[in-house]
Amino acid sequence: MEKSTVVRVGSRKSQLALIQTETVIKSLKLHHPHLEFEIITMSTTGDNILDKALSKIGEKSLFTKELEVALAKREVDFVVHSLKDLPTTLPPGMMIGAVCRREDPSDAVVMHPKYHDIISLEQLPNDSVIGTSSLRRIAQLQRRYPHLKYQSIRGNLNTRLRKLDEDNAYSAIILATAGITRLGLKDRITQKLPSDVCMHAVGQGALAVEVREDDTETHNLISCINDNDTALCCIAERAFMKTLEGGCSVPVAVHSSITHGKIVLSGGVFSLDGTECVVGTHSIVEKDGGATRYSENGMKLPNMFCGISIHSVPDSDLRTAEQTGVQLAEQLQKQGAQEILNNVRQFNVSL
Ligand code: DPM
Repeated sequence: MEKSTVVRVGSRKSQLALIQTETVIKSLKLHHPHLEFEIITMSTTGDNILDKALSKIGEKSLFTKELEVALAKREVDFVVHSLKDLPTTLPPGMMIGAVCRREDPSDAVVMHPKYHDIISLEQLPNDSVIGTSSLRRIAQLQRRYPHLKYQSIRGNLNTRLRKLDEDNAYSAIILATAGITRLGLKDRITQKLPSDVCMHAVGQGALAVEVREDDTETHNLISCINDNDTALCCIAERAFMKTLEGGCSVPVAVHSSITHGKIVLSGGVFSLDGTECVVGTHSIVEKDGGATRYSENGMKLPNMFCGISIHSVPDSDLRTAEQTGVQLAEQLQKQGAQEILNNVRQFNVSL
């Protein structure tokens, strides 16, 4: 890029979104000190509709669509998202060109200040109300803590923390550890939930940089901040979700790691009340070659795996990651995962 180029970066307006965007820009500046960046902020449907539970708005790209429109119109060069808000299929012409190193992907409990002596959900009195709009969190926590009640809470993280402290409607709320930590509010965390209590959402804790798939220049520019292990784990998680045809509003949860160079993916599908569940763990070693993609005018396009395209990892490894997710989903489908999800969807539509 030319010395004088200003790179335009799209971001949501919330404090968390801006911190995330600034973090990405800061890392990029270390590699490209001569470049200047300008942040262009916009509101999304998810930011504007605050009186409904996410699962009832019924759109998949709630927090991303408006930003993607700006990207398509070339009003911005790339967009920074929480990967977990990006659907597993991106709009045509878009791709995730880099996934940054993942923070702690767990969920965390923040207790009401009046419970300063309580350190776990288990200790809360019967019928205490837990604030979360995530069906995934509700389903898993109901299994473990049937003595508690669960109620929707919306708004950005700061709003939720204020509602917890001031409204007296909730005894505790559940938030992503990564979000609270990025806001500098780590000391509000009472308890981090281990994966045997609550597996996290697909892509949780990772930041994604979305670019136009034909914009090789920007893709090359942002590649330096990609973290290969995070990208591989997230491809496996997204392939799991995609095969199950899940979205952000179904109780699908995962946990992944790379052990001795192999991806180990755990996943689960839950009924809304948590009474039914199918969980499993999967890992594979065999690798797959795969084919080259071409655009309409014959230009070679980067290969994409659940929307993610990474230069620095051989396609065979990316494909193996994808297959890990696909195969785990197929395993769970044989054990009844699809029936559970069909019931969840029916219930959501009738609400
Ligand atoms: C998605 C979900 C939630 C967000 C559903 C889920 C949480 C909704 C809620 C797909 N996106 O997790 O099962 O709690 O009512 C969101 C957060 C972050 C990104 C906040 C959070 C920050 C963490 C990250 C909202 N999106 O989960 O507490 O970057 O991974």
